[in-house]
Amino acid sequence: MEGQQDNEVERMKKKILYLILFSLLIIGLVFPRVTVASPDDNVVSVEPAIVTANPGETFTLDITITNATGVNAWEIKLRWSIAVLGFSFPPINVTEGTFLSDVGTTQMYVTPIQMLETAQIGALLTENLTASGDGTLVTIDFLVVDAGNCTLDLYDVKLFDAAGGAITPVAEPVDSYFYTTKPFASFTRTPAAPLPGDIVTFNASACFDPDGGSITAYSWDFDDGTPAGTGMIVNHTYTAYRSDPYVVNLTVTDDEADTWYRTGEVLIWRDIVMFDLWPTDYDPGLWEEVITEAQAGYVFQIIGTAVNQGSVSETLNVTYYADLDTAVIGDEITVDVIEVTIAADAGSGWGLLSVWNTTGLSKGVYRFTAVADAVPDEALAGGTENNVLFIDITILTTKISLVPDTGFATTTIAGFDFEPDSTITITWDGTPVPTLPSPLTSDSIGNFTAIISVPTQTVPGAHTVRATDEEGNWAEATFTVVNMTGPEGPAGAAGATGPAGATGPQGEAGEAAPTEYLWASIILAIVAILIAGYGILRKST
Ligand SMILES: [Ca+2]
Ligand SMILES: [Ca+2]
Ligand SMILES: [Ca+2]
Repeated sequence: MEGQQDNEVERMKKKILYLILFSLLIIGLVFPRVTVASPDDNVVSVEPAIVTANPGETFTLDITITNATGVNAWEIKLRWSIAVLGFSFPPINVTEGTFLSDVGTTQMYVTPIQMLETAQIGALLTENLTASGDGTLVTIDFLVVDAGNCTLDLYDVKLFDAAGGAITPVAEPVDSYFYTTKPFASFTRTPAAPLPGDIVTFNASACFDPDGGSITAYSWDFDDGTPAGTGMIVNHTYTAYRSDPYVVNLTVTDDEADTWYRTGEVLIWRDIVMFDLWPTDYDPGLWEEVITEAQAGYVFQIIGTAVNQGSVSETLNVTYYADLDTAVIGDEITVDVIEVTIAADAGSGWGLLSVWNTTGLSKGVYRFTAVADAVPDEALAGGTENNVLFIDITILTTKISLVPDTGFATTTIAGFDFEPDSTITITWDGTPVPTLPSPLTSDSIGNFTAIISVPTQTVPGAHTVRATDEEGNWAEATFTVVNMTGPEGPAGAAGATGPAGATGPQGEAGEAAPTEYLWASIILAIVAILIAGYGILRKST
């Protein structure tokens, strides 16, 4: 029975709740919410509400406040089209108005937020004062940089009282609207990267007259000596490559005979340039170093860079080859042929990475060359002389061996393929060391044998031995010094105390010690005496 009564009560509660919710809905429908500024509402506005000026001219806007009460600080954001009114500060000058500064000392801040085409501006009274009523918050000077129109959108308006609390209500801020009387000019073109002979279509259908008028004429200068074109959409064919872009100028005229213009560049050009050739170590950590000399067997990392200075994306082969005798044609060693695609006005990035393994090469100076294949018409346009780049790399076949190559006393160096009858210098970690025999000279076929003492017997690990002849040919080998001392053993037992020695001569007087050190020494001495005394007592018992 009790359960049923409870259910009855629940049902009644729900009915009443639904009734209330329904009533609220009806009230909401019959009395739609209308935002009407009450006499207490403050209103922040951009003034004037409509403003017009033309490119190159300046104009001034005020951000004003009305019906304010107890304002200590304010902040606003203003957004506009930076394509029409620019963005830099200056020429957009921001001057604080007198609303707060009539009351006391103020600080103003202006934060340009270019990504949002917004300026965030604020000011505050530095003392615990407030301003009320009507006034100007800030005055902003704009420079018109292009024909067009835009809203000057005031948003994120904040007012604060002297305690830092937000002041409510802040009514919806009132925006301003800007337009030029000169017509807005603009055009697109296809294709993006035309070649000589291609039909290029220019389309100016986005032009309009911001003051509500109409466009009455389009005039096109194609910058190639041909007569001006007319019409909203025109086709044009360029016949020649040109390293400087063609500068297309569209001038539009409106129904008031006002004109404005737009320029755009059309580059018609093909040129691949072999820009850089960088032989370096295979270890990425050493890529900063260009290496032009190595022993045969060394593996070079080759980093080439080609640049597309033309207007069309190009796909081409780059060939790397090494040539020991440039006077002989046909003996070149092809190292790599790499196909690479390079966008217009871009570089090859890591696309021309390769390796050059010099194992088995005979000694000499190799001309290492990168050749970028010419792209179509490149000889007519950018030319192909700049498609080739080389660097001379010396390959050495000199060798040394060390017997033994580990130890700590001496080693015998055998050298091969050095310059015949040449004085040989031996270095150990870069420092010249004595040799036996001395002086050391290679024989008639460039070989030699010498004994050296290990100069770093107490420095275990790898050390570099290098032999160099008078011509600069060199070879290196590694000698590993073995640590003969072995690991440190456990500490031995303390020895017996020896007999007291004779008193030594008195030393020279030292500098006076700071008092605290002196006291520390005395205390340490006393402690030492006490310990010694304790030891003697223990022994005697
Ligand atoms: Ca107009
Ligand atoms: Ca050759
Ligand atoms: Ca070229």
